[in-house]
Amino acid sequence: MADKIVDARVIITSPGRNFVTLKLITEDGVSGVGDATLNGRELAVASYLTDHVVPALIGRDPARIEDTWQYLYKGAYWRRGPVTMSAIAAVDTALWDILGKVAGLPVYQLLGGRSREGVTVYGHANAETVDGVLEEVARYRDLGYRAVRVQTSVPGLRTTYGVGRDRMFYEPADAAIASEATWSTERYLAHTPTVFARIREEFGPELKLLHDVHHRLTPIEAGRLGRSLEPYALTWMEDPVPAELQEGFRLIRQHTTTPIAVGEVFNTIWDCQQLISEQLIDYVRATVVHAGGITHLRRIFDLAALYHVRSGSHGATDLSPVCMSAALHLDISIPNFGLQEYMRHTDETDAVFPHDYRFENGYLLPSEAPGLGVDIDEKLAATFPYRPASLPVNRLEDGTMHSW
Ligand code: EZ4
Ligand code: CO
Repeated sequence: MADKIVDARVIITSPGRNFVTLKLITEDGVSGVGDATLNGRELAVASYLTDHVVPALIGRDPARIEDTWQYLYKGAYWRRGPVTMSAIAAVDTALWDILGKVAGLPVYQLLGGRSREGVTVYGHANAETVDGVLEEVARYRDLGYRAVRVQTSVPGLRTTYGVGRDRMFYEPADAAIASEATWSTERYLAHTPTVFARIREEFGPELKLLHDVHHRLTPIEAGRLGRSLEPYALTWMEDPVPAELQEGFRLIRQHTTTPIAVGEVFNTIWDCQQLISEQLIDYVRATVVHAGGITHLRRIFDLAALYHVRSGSHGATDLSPVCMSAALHLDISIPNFGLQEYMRHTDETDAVFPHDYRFENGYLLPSEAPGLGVDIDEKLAATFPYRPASLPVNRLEDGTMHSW
């Protein structure tokens, strides 16, 4: 006899930052959780779930994961987009969690089992100055990290993406109405290679170094940055340009061998189909929560595998421990894993989302518990009410709006 979904709760909580979580309960009393957090637009996804998805889930067989995915994707008629795809992701993730619990197996076993011993992660070394960032890189190396993302302030700019007030818990979403940052491509292109020159000199060739451009350049500017970074052998240059124009990456490829990673804002395979099939990127960084859940992200990674493109999953603090747990089950099982971003959550967040994935010697190890191995403490979650918070906007020095 097939089991049935009998209850679905959309839980909004803010233990330091906002998270939206879907919890599904079956008639047999099995529960599953899925992350539905969309930074700065949380309530839109919560409404999509509560008003449009939950009513259709009640009574469905939780084991029909693919069919439910297709039902929510094709059945919406209005396809894709971050709100729809985050809502679908939450349902899909919760269903995999339920299936694992029913089977008595961690989700990675259902995905084909381990392809590696651990998930290599990269941490974030951020500081205003080059001397400061050298200290941060050393700290991550001493913690056992094999890969480090490096961001510094750009001289002459008041604030810079990636450099926060708190070293360990960088969080860009702040004011209820977006704060404003200023950008100068000229200052940035002049400064960035000098930072990596110092870091390579200090740390030698082995440490993997990454850098996030955060969608701020044009293709030819990105080509120039990539070329100027070639002597420092980066593992990747992330989001060099806004990726709406997939063919724009051809121009970057003509000018540099610095590897390219893209994808944290992607929602579906259609956002990266050309990037992957023309081998215009090296790492696809889509996520479980924003790209339609475990089912769809695995489809993206499978396509990528055909073209020698590896995974590089986004793992910022606005992706909850539920998303991180799900990502680790995928990361450990797929053949073409590359790297997983790992920004530590605050103690409050970890308490609201009890989990047992753990960091060891530069690796994250997924849970061995049946399902995803993560839950939400609903009582504790209720003590952290939602607080409006937006991501910043960005302007050039003359006031022109620019990509943040
Ligand atoms: O700005 O997750 O690689 N990481 C990033 C993040 C994103 C935030 C947006 O919500 O680019 O810091
Ligand atoms: Co990024």
